[in-house]
Amino acid sequence: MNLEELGWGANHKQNFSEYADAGYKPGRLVREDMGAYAVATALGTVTARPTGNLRHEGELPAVGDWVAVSLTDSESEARVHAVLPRTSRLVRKKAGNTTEQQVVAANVDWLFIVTGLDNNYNLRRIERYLAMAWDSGASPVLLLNKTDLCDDLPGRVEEVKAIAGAAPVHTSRADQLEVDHALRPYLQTGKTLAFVGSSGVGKSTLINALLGESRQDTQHVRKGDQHGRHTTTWRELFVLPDGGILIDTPGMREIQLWADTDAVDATFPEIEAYAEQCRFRDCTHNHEPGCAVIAAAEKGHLDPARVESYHKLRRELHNLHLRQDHRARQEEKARWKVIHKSLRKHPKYPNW
Ligand SMILES: Nc1nc2c(ncn2[C@@H]2O[C@H](COP(=O)(O)OP(=O)(O)O)[C@@H](O)[C@H]2O)c(=O)[nH]1
Ligand SMILES: [Mg+2]
Ligand SMILES: [Zn+2]
Repeated sequence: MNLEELGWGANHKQNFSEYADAGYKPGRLVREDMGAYAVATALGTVTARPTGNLRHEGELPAVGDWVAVSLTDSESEARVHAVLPRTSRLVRKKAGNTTEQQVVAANVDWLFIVTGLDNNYNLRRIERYLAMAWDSGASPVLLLNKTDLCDDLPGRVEEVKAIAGAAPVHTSRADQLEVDHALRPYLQTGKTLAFVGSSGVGKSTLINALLGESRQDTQHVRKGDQHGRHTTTWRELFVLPDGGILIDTPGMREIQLWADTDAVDATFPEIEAYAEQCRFRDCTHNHEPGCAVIAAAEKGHLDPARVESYHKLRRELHNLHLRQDHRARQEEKARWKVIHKSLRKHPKYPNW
């Protein structure tokens, strides 16, 4: 596999130089299944496991990560020695009573938040995914799928556009022509698209429509791989023959946020605009005097459902942060390249 088609660029090369000097090879993690990885390298796709050192150092690689591997003929598996700095990373809180994070995908350019226009449709869930996206450093794109099951498409599109902020809104039916039309501008050599959304919204169907016949080939793993056939419990990365990289994620029954509160602010820009005029900088917009958000809500300038959703997400993160070891979280945060607020105001989208 050609590394450029996998998204390798000048920055990666620079970040990799110390590992190249040590004899490691670069590769992109294309599949993760219970701690076993498939890594695509210039010499083909290999199965790999992290070294003990990497396992103990903390953050393990996720699908989409660029890693340094050692390829030796004497071992049946390659070893992942290091993870290169990420340009973006999609994180959620692990399910259950824990404060741990789980990296769902790394180095994503466009994050497609897929909603089914059947009973999956839920504006509040879309807001939750948008907060996750704005925290990740990837630019969100909203994709309303199953248009064939919707009798008021223009109405839905209007509702979603009203909460989308800077994210573009597209519609599709998981049929090849429609999917191609909606996604074509994003399918560019070296650019990575990840698909998230509830189970059953059509993520795998969309990806199959884009891949056509090639899905089997991209699944190919060097001899010795014992992991057999595809199931949707795996996170996987595919390279399109005409350019573009796709990451499929298994459905998330419930997404719990693992983010900074400013990701929530970015998701509700109209509330944030009023918040800037509150008397107190640390105003929580619950009861403080001189709160511009409360005043705007009372005058009917804000959608009450949005205000409620905003508070709910902020409370959820506040509680998470209270439970977390704050220092550990800050350190962890500092380990990856923080994407600045300016990206949220000026996200990178293709022109078409
Ligand atoms: N009616 C309709 N069904 C769809 C569409 N896209 C996907 N589906 C169906 O929805 C079901 C779930 O799709 P799947 O791709 O597995 O969802 P995933 O869990 O998000 O990967 C399958 O039965 C698909 O055939 C669509 O646009 N319209
Ligand atoms: Mg699936
Ligand atoms: Zn306020």
